[in-house]
Amino acid sequence: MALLHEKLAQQIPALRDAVKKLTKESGAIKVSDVTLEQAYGGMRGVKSLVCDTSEVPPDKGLIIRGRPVGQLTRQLPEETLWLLLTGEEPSAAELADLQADLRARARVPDYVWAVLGAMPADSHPMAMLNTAILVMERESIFRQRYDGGMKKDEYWLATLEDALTIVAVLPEIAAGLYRMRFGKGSRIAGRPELDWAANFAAMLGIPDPTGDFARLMRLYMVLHCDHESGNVSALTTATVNSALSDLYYALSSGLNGLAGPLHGLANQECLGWVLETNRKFGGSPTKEQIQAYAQETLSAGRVIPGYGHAVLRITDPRFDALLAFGKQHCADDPVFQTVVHVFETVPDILKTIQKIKDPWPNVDAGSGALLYHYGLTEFPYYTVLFSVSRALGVCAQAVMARAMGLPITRPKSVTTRWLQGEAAKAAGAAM
Ligand code: NMX
Ligand code: MLT
Repeated sequence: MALLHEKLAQQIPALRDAVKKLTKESGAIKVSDVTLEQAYGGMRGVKSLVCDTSEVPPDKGLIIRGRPVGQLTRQLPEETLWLLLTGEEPSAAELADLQADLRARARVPDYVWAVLGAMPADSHPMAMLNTAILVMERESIFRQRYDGGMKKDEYWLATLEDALTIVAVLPEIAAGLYRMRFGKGSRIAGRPELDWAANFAAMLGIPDPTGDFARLMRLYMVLHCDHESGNVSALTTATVNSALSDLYYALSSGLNGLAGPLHGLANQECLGWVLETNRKFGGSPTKEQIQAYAQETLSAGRVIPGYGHAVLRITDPRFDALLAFGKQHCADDPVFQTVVHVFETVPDILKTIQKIKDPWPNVDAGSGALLYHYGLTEFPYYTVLFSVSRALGVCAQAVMARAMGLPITRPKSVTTRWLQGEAAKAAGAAM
């Protein structure tokens, strides 16, 4: 048994006992109230999910298993995966064992390439990625074992099998579809001597004489991996997986949510917006020009991509980490400079709009400019990178959910007529 399996097999019985005890002894404790406004408002702020892999306090940002994300910027994504799953940093032996396990699983079946090759040449890279994950469903160990009568307390183990295979193959799939979709030539074979993110960078084929692009990929993969469980990609993955649809079904569903412009696709939109300002003003724009373009965007009824957040009320620490990387590696790049100028300008504009609760940049505001700097200029591809990273977190969440034996997700809905009745009753009681 691989060391990660062993570690989880040791930890999970205690976790199950703790959850059982908590629900038995304190099951009636109230954790949230729901207002009518929240029912119509995307359930914003309703505490109704359990997620142990990470948390996002509005005034602090992402904390993975107790470690603020700003302290994890030097980790390898494999270390972060171990941390997400176990709550501990891996030892050198544990890390090497996980890396060897991932390498052994990194084989993409030929039928995946055949399906991708049959898609229209102008398919969105996110549609290609999610199609690839979905067709690989036939590899699911969870489904095979479930069909064979697997016991409920082994669900986590079969989910972990699927999770590790998915994490292992995603860089190959994502790099292969990049080369196919953007006419970059044939696929580049993986280099097993490299770590997971550096190997991904190598398979993309972006020239990287300094190794800085590989460094960026490691950082990017750590920063985007998890953001508690209420965001669209995590919530969707968890909901689909709660029906015991295996992780191939669940992850492709969740990542379809990440493909929305209000969620992960904002990174594509954000770079598009930054480049458009540079194009419009013939170079890196002044703050006044950015102000004017921001006002024009808002007056057209569009959002400023990369700004605002459903939970955060500060500059996203993931943006801070990307900004620090850019200042260190490409401070003179005009696209990066525009990102900095937008950051110095846009929050003050958004602060003047009362309905906007968070005027600060989120993770998507800075990532595109860095990728662009290193020559990854095809910005419809950017959400694929977000997806490869996000798979680490949502797959870890699924393993934990099956370990805890969480049931099928099924909240209750009400009708507008029912809410009107409740509102009338409340008004009557107040008179
Ligand atoms: N530009 C213009 N308007 C905005 C922005 C923005 N950046 N952010 C929020 N608003 C508007 C929002 O559209 C809403 O308007 P309306 O009531 O007319 O529908 C109003 O302000 C209130 O929104 P909030 O309560 O502040 O934000 P909410 O929780 O509903 O949405 C986002 C959060 C992230 C969807 C929203 O801030 C947004 O659309 N931002 C731009 C897109 C983006 O960067 N998304 C990426 C999020 C991070 N990620 O990777 O997933
Ligand atoms: C995320 O990383 O999922 C985004 O910041 C969106 C969110 O948390 O709602």
